[in-house]
Order: sequence, then C-alpha cells, then structure tokens
Amino acid sequence: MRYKIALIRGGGIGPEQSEATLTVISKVEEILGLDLEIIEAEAGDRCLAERGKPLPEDTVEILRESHACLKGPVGETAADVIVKIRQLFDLYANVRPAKSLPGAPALRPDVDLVVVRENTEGLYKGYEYEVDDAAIGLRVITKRGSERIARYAFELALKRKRKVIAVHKANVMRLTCGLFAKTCREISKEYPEVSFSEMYVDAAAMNLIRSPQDFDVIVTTNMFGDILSDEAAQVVGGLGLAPSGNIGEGFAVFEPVHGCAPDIAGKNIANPVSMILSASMMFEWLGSKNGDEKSLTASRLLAEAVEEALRRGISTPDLGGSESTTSFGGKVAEILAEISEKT
Ligand code: GGG
Repeated sequence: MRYKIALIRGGGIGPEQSEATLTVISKVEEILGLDLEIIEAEAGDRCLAERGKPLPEDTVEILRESHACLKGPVGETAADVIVKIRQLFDLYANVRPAKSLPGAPALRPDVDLVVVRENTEGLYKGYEYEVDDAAIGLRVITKRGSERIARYAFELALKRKRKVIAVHKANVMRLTCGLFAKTCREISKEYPEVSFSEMYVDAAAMNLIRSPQDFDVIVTTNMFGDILSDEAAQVVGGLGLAPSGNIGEGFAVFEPVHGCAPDIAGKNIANPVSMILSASMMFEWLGSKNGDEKSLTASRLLAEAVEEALRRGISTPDLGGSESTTSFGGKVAEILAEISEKT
C-alpha cells in the first residue's frame, strides 16, 4: 500500500527532530520496501512570520489528501495550528503513552501508562471573550464527546492491562466534569472485563508521582490531559521521550507532546526520540487501519531500535548522553538495520 504522509517540520527544534526522524524512516522504508510519499507542508511560527498565516490553506489541502501527518512542534502558534487541525479534522482522541525505557531516567522502571485526552472540546474549544475588565473562557463538555473518548479508552484498555481511570474534578465543576464522569461510568458498563475507577485531577497529579506504576489508561478532558501527559512524560524521563497521536475516524496527526524549545533550537542537541516514537505510532495506526503487516513491522522496528539505542547508552544531552540530534538518528537507523536482520 502506498501511503501519502504529510510532514510538517514545524519551528524551533522541529526541523532538527524531523531530519533525524526521516533518517530512521528512510532506513525502515528501504529494509521493508514500504511505499511512502512524503509531502512537505508548512505551519507554525516561522510560517506565520514568512507567509502571514500559521496554517495556510495549501497545508490544510495537503492534509486532506494524505493518509496521515507527521508533525514537529510549532511554538507559540499551537492554538492556530494543532488545536485548529484537531477541530478541522475531528481528531477527537489524543493518545499520549508514557513508558519507562532502559537507560532513561524514569522515576521507576515499571511505568507503562497512556493518557487518553479528549481533544476537541473542554477549555481548548477556543471560546474566550473579554467583557470590560474580565476575560471569560467557556468549557464545553458534551455527552457525545465524552462517550466517544470513553469508548476509545476502554477499547485501548482491552489491548493492555484492562484498567481505566477517569480523571475529572466533578466535586467542583459539577456540570461539566459531572457530565464527563457520568458518561464514563455509563460506558464502563459496556466493558465488564475492564476495571474502572475515578480520580480527581489533583489526586491524579499526586499519584502520578507517588505510584505511577498503578496506572494503565487515564481518560480525561482536554486541558487536564494536556497537563497530566507532560507530568507523565517527566515521570518516565522527560518530554524528549514523549510521542503522541491525534486520532480521528479516517485521519490522524502524530507529533511530539512538547513545544518547540526555542532555547535549544539550532544547536543539534534536541532529543528526536519523541518524534521517532510518534512515527512509530503513525505506522501502528496505518497498519491496524489497513491490515498492513509491513506498516505494523515498521512501527515495531522503530520502537525497538530506539529502545535498544537507549539500552546501549546512546542518547542526547537531555538524558545525560553526548549524541547530537543527527548522530542519534543515524545510530538508531543502524540499530534498526541490525535488529531487522535478526527478526
Ligand atoms: N510546553 C509547551 C507545549 O507543550 N507546547 C505544545 C502545545 O502547547 N500544544 C498544545 C496542545 O497539545 O494542546
């Protein structure tokens, strides 16, 4: 199967991460004979500066014609780019795994959780107003939005440790979080084989530090998910390791969880793992959707090659290593070739 992949390199460290990720993708493409057409599209802070628009129409057109998108971080224009893309393409599930990896400074070696974040409503809907000296933001929670994200979380849990925790703050936000919690409770009845419980978001923030190994799938609303997934990334070693997928019915965008880190941009020291693992998630999604074993193998090889590189002590400075972004990408590609010969 030929896949059209839109590539948004983004701003800050995005272009460097993209280049290292492309090195690894080219290797897996060559080894497995994958048929990929990578179509470059512009968006983000630099695009705003150069073209006056953070998300030009031609980029949206490229996304419409692609099977999936791989995206680097964009910077201050996140609301005009990724938040907008999620709404335009109804990418309702933001899937953010956090897993302890060998050689990475995780709080514990046995953390393996996923934050499933509702991605189209909540406080990120963008309904903000000024009235005199006040600024007002509306939080939108719908039954439909809550049902579909809850169902996504339970389906995912069936393939994992069969445990879902709905995170909310229904004791204070009685109507919005109340509806979310009630809906998750209702959907949980469709999945008797999955254990279900609820946790207030403040307790979840604490428990992610205290006992992160106890979590499997966290399902939560948009902004809580954004915050808790950064925390979960730090629990397993840092944002440089954190991939994500923005998933809809027929299209998906895969990107690092983090921002574009302008302080280290252009120095060739950024960790590309977050973007390489995002590419792995992309191949997994494409493979599952299309029943394509090659794409599923590509996903596995990318993840295994990253893991093996870290196990061998090969890493960028954020993890205490001395590799540049470029050399790390090159070494992961070499390891990927090695692993593929053995399997
Ligand atoms: N810490 C900066 C950061 O995470 N930037 C990316 C960002 O804000 N993305 C918006 C989102 O995921 O909703």
